[in-house]
Amino acid sequence: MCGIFAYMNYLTPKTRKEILDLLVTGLKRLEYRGYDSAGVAVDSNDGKDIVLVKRSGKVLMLEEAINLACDEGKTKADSELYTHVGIAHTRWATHGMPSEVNSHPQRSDAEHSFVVVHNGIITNYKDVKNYLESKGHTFESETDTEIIAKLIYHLYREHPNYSFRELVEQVIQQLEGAFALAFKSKHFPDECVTTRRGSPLLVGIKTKTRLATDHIPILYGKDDNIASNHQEHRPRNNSVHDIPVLPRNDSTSEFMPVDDKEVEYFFASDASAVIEHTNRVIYLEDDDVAAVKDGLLSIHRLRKTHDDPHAREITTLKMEIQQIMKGNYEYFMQKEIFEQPESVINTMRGRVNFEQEKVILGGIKDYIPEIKRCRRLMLIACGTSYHSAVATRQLLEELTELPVMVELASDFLDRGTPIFRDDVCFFISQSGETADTLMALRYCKGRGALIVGVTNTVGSSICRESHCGIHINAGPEIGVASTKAYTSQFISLVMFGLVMSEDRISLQQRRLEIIRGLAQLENQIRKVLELDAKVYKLAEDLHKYKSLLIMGRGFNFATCLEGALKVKELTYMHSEGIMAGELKHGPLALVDELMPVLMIVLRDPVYKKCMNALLQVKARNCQPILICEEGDTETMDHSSKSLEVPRTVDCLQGILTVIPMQLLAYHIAVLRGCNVDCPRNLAKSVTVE
Ligand code: G6Q
Ligand code: GLU
Repeated sequence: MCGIFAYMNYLTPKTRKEILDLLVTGLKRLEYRGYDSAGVAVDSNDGKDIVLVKRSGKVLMLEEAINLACDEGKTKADSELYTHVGIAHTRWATHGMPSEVNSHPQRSDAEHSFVVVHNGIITNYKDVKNYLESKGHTFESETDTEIIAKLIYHLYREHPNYSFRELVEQVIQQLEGAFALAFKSKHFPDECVTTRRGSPLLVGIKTKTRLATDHIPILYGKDDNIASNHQEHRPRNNSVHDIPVLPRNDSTSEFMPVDDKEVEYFFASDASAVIEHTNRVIYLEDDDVAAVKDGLLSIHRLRKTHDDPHAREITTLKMEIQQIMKGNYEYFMQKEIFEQPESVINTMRGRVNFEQEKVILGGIKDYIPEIKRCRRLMLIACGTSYHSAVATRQLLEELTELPVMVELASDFLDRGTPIFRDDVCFFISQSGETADTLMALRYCKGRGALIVGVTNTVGSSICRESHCGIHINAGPEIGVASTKAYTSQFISLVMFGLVMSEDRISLQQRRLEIIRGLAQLENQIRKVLELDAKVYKLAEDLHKYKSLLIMGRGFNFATCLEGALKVKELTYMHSEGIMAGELKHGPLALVDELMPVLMIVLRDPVYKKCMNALLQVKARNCQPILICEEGDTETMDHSSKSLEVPRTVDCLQGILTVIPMQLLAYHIAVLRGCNVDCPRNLAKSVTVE
């Protein structure tokens, strides 16, 4: 949640307006991550102060405020800055209402000695706040973040000889929780320091000539006991201790990207904000402190453990700028729904060989023998990603002949579920940064299980912390409501099942049927997308209702859950995905002639049971909308409203039935005047528990 964007131009002249535009554009690219308020910090006209512009609401409001400040001459728009640091933030509030004072950047004092933007939550902020209040600091916002700005200022006054980077290192030793941070200071002009723990952050580097290296060395502090020392000294239980002074990490030697010294740096929560400027990035790891001084970047860590690497790699992003633009679509979500014929192909590209009818997953192939020997498979995820596990569980049980457990990451952690060394745990996550999923991953890793990541975001925490994995290759997903990532996760898990069953003679027929089914998907999805106008008509009927029940079972139950989630999050209508087999055990009481119901009835092994449910619903005078198989007139005769989807193999049918649900939720949301890409109270990447 929330987006951080910082930009530094070193000996690269830019007008103040260009810099502000760049910061605002960066925020717009990140807005899907959080969007209740936004702000920027840049140098004042005379360069002696820092100016903050903050607004409640979307980045557009901030942009208007900035333009106004430029028009009125408060900010000299056309003055040229050779070297400058700007930091920016789009917020998703965790502490304190969205308001101007709670927006970031947060400041240390009225003179703006230090300003900071933060993504995440500081769990011990009350203790630190008590401490700082006892030292005379007064707070203006309700955020947890403000303590960071005040703490660095406090340390600066106590240790005026410390460098900016050293101060940040001292600060993060006092923080508990999750954070990505970017700092700017009046006392350290033209320097930028960033760091992270738990929330993502990357550094983009743009130079005129080729970079001199592919790696940047990590500079470690000398004291091996720092971590354990400071654990004992952290302020706890609201008691007020003095902040301990930790040994300094006075390692020097910076990274020299090129000879000519002109360089631009971008610090961002994710690659979509950086890709239009550069494709050369470094993903920071937890507790890295990345600092730029005199135009030189260095990465520091206070302490080295035996398996820490010597350097961070500079990676080349494969993403294209067009991939993160809306094109002719009104919303990213709409674009992403319509991208599915291509995104499913991208998921299978280089993996499913349709001529030879073989499947190879390069990212896990070396681990397959170990996976085959495991005690059970556990699929752990949240939200839509969890639904992709529900959708494929039955097939995985069939193809692997292993017990398959499907778990919501939050509940899994709450239960302290027993995990063993011979468990194989899959962590499914579009963003690869979801806090609950990541914590569950660390929990399982700590207990010796094999960790398989299924993510859409290269370089994400889940990606990096897994032993092996499947990258779903759906391309950037910007809309908060997940759509194409779901179908690609679904296919990734199906491919895994196919790999696992490669040498099972008894399953060969089934495998071939599925591989042939996968080959048809692209065209079949195109066909389903042609239903758009028809779905819109249904949405016109439905959008004034308060509730929508979605029923199905077997391979299509996950579509009911996922459809209901889409309706809830986008339209704010109540919606429930109901297992048709459970109808008589309670939900049937909800059904009458006024209740909108949608039922998924396909010619699969549970067809008869679904028909029973349909008849029960009709017996309560309800007229359900049906999703059924193309040409199945017998089923369609039961309803005046139906959507026909092409027939595919039973276990893949959920890919085709979920798309009308995505379209339906989208159209209802538009008709109800909801902001499809930024639904209220939600954020794309949930990096807090
Ligand atoms: C659904 C949402 C949400 C999402 C979860 C998990 O439309 O996007 O339910 O799926 O928050 O996110 P990750 O897949 O990124 O872990
Ligand atoms: N916890 C901080 C706040 O509420 C940061 C939230 C965010 O990640 O946007 O301001």
